[in-house]
Amino acid sequence: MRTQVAIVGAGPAGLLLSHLLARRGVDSVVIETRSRDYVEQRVRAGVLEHPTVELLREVGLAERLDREGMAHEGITLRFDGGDHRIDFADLVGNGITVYGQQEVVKDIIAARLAAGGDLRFEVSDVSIERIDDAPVVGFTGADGTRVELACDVVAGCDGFHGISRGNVGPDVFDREYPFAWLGILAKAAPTHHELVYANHANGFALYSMRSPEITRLYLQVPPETDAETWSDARIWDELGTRLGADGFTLNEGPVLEKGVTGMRSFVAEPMRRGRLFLAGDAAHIVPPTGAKGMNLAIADVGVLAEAFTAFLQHGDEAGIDAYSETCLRRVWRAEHFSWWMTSMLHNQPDGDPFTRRLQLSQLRYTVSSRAAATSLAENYVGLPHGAEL
Ligand code: FAS
Ligand code: PHB
Repeated sequence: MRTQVAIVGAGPAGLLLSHLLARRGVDSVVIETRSRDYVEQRVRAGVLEHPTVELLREVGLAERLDREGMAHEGITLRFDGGDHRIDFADLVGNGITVYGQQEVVKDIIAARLAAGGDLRFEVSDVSIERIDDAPVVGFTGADGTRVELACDVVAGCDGFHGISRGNVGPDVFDREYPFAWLGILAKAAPTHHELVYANHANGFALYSMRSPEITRLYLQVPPETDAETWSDARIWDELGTRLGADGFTLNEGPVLEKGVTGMRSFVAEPMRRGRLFLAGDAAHIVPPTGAKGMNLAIADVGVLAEAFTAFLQHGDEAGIDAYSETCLRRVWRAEHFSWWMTSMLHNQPDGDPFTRRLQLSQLRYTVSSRAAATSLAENYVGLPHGAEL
């Protein structure tokens, strides 16, 4: 079997890359170990940056997003017993859209299948060979047939636990944080129209949402926390404490999903070896405090689609040669912003008083200086794709 681009992984990165390439007349095959249902139900990110929304609109993937997405013009930082709104619209002239990652995945899968795209779910025994000259991706299809997929280039979009990164053998930069997030999805109508990031003596809490009926909430917990040790009642009680503020109420409701997400900063350099190119979580991980993970994956494949097209249709190698360096500039900007938001908002387990005072000073400066608030706003809303970073 042969294609131009073999894409390993059907998360946001792999699926969007397939769509972007098809629009340019470049063939691809996407292979995915999980089922279609699994990838479409997996609850993960919730915030789309402005450049992400613009890109999805530009390529015909935003019809439901524009109908069901929730446009937000700011966020609130809650600390020192008070609320401090960061007004994105005033500071940087645009905002974010709250729309679940699983909805983006559903929309792209639907578009690819409607266009006759070749998406192979529930594959197994995936291998990537000969990446230096004539790549071959091997896999066993859901029907048990062994396939050797010859291709011109391979996109490793298989996430942090995939096999692609190991084939690149990159240098890695890795930092694990001494805390995690316990997240719940609750059938409870949001009581506030924007996100609230709370820095409380007990720890960080985040109030988010998915729709007018669904609230998304997170609590800072110790890194090895077992979600099952937190009863729903205990979660609601602690959320009420950490998010408590004058005039703020929290609707409780059935918990539809509960899980613990570890916090780490991770970058693999370079994001390429020969004809194998890494994109998304296969190459980098950010702590979710800055809502960057999925947006970074989407930015990577925007660059990769252009680079692959120039190479495969015109023999122009400038884009693929610059790919890793181009993406890493944005990756490190997002790593720094995500580390900064995480450090500013989470309690350090050792309770070091010096760190606590630095944190409060940073928070107070961020909400009292227009320059500091603008810096948070432009990073959170998303720096333009193609910007010099
Ligand atoms: P993904 O991990 O989404 O997709 C990779 C795909 O490759 C998966 O479907 C996997 O099954 C498949 N795969 C793996 N190995 C394979 C193989 N050998 N062959 C074929 N397929 C293979 N980001 C935020 O911005 N906000 C959040 O709140 C947030 N919460 C998260 C919670 C969790 C539990 C996790 C794990 C991540 C979270 N993220 C969050 C980050 C997340 O949204 C990622 O940034 C985003 O999914 C990245 O997309 P991809 O790079 O496509 O990787
Ligand atoms: C979410 O809604 O899942 C979400 C929002 C903002 C974040 C992280 C997660 O920083």
